[in-house]
Amino acid sequence: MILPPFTHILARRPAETMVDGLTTQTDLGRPDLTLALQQYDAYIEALRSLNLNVTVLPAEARFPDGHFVEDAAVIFRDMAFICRSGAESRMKEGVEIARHLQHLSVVNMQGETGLVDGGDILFCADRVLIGLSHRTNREGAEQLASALRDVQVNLRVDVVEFTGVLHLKTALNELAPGVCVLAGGMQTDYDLSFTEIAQIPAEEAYAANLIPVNGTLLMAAGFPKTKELAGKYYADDMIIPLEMSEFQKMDGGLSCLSLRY
Ligand code: CIR
Repeated sequence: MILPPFTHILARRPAETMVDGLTTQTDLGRPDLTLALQQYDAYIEALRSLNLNVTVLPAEARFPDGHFVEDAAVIFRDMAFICRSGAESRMKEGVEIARHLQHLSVVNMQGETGLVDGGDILFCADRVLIGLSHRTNREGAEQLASALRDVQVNLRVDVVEFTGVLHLKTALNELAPGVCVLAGGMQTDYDLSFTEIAQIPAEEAYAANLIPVNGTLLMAAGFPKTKELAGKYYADDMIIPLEMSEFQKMDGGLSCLSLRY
């Protein structure tokens, strides 16, 4: 594990404009704002129950996807790398989130062509994976890799080509030390043999976006096979299932809703 235990959470409350955010989930319908906010409050409450220093920024109506703060920055130890998203409507979110990360050593994306979404960055086992997606390009990946290596010389940072899902972490996440979950919708030639892989069944693909937080697992509710799988690595009282239906409608998962550091 290359990340120290988390002490801080930074999140942003969804704005009324969240229903106008980006999505590929055209079959699921538009989110219900009231229900989304209830689900959001439960998510924040779960993180607060873990005794972390939780900051929830006010809603920012200018950014319909602005509550998916994970995409706007990548934090490693005392460094906050401020992203420039590959989605036009989200490019300025990083500038806004940077104002709240000034206690860290802030590295701003330089140049006009480097693009990164934090949802493509996975810290797991001994390495950092940077997925190349429609949101993260090679130039952005190289900039981030170099910033990470400035924090830790010899850090293993691999650029991962993949297709089939929005972000790398839509389909691939660390479940427990030495074990990653993988949903079938993603195709990659990257050699995943460094980790045990627990395959998520196709009908539960959404549940692959789960987050371990200091020994507790937050996962989406309503995915019994994934819950059973998680039960091999976590005691029942260390798993917190959370209703996420309204965020699923907007391609958002558990990881996107917070920065954990
Ligand atoms: C978007 O398309 O950018 C948002 N509607 C969803 C972002 C999800 N972020 C993530 O998985 N890290």
